[in-house]
Amino acid sequence: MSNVKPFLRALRGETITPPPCWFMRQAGRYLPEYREIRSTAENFLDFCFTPALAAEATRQPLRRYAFDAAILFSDILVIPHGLGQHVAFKQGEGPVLDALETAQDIAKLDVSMVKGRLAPVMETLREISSGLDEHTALIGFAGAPFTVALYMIEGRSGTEGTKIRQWAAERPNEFAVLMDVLCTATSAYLIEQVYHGAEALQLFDSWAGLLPESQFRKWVIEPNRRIVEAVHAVYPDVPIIGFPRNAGILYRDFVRDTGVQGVSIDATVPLDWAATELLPLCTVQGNLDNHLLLSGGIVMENEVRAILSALGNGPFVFNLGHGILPSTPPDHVGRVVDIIRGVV
Ligand code: 1CP
Repeated sequence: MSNVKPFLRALRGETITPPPCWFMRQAGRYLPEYREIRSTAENFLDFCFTPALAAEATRQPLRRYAFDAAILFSDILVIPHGLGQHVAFKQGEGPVLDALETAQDIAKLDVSMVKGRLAPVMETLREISSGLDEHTALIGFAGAPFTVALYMIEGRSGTEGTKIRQWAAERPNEFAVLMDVLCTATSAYLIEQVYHGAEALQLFDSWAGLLPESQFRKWVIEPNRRIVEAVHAVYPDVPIIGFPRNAGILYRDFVRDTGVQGVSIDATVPLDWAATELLPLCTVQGNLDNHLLLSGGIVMENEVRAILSALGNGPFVFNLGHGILPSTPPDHVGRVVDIIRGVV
């Protein structure tokens, strides 16, 4: 049954017209109904770990836009929490973690705790999966090791990644231990997500573009490859989408060397380059600029049409280059979906 869903067919290499679509951060603060349920929990992690609330947040955007895929409502930072690191989300500030500073801090991370601490996420997946219609696919996700490690080492968002880049370059053997821990925990977590109903997976490597080629191969391509291999050893048919954001022309080697079935591209990737270099290798997902979505109007509409004409004749999934910004008018999202589906 599941392989008739258009999103899954696209990830298996079929060209679907009109292309399936979903948007990164399709659930979240730009929706008034999200802000309403979000206010019922004080702390964001509590919200993520309450299956009824997380399942409802997942479903909200589907009611408005009938997207072709639902994405589990959770966060990439549940993995550091699962490993025993202290993670909090401060209002207006984003995530705050007790930053790792030494090899001893890495040694304290406990992979054996992850399964128990993240059990509520599995309940959420079960709940979403049991209520989904036969057209809509369910995406599970995790952060890729480098991006998760960035928050674990920097302790917060909005940095240039100076600490993580120094640690990776100056003490690579210690850093490799952290990457091993994250590969192991993330692979097990994703396998568990598939067991509980996820039909496709996305690995978010949002900060991959900070690295020069040599470091990108070591800390982005290799860990993503290991996770794809581990998940496919258990579930060979589950499609995996990689998202090494801002990777430039390294997107091509990322796809070749990791074994992903799909690649999500950021808004800076030229459309003709993506069509000639990436479409022959795998399904491409992207790449409307989230700021153009915020602005709306004719500039946004022309961009949507350009993306459709450049990539719509290959295996393609329409998405953004990065997540929906909180101040985006919901009408703009509706307008894009109507254009994709040929309603306007
Ligand atoms: O109070 C709130 O509502 C908090 C805002 C929020 C939301 C809605 C955060 C905090 N996380 C989320 C949900 C979320 N995060 C999803 C849900 C599903 C969906 O897409 O609808 C997903 C997939 C993520 C993934 C995520 N979290 C990423 C990777 C994708 C990306 O945007 O690059 C990253 C980097 C995070 C970290 C994170 N979580 C939240 C914040 C404010 C941040 C920091 C972002 C930054 O450093 O810029």
